[in-house]
Amino acid sequence: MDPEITVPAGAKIVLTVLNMDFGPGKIHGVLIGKAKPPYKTVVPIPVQGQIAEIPLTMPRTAKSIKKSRYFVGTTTFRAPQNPGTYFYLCQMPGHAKTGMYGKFVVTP
Ligand SMILES: [Cu+2]
Repeated sequence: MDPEITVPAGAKIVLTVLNMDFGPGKIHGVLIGKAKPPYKTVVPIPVQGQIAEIPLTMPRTAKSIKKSRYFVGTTTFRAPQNPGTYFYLCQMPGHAKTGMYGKFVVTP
């Protein structure tokens, strides 16, 4: 499991993913919702209670690495008004199943 993220209810959130991986298949994104682990290999989208999504971002390639360029995804959303525990996860098949997820806690 990845680090826990805590935000206040109703907060405006700007979430950015910087894909620092290199090589084929190292594609990542983020979904946030109520769907809890354990996850199957393919997580149906949208997840239950989904509140945010960053579409899949590509890894660096031999061409882009020369420019020190990473692929970035970003989204802006508002945290739910009701406190509770959500989970963020990577929607690339197999990634959430093998631990690419964490708690997203909304506090009062
Ligand atoms: Cu991933």
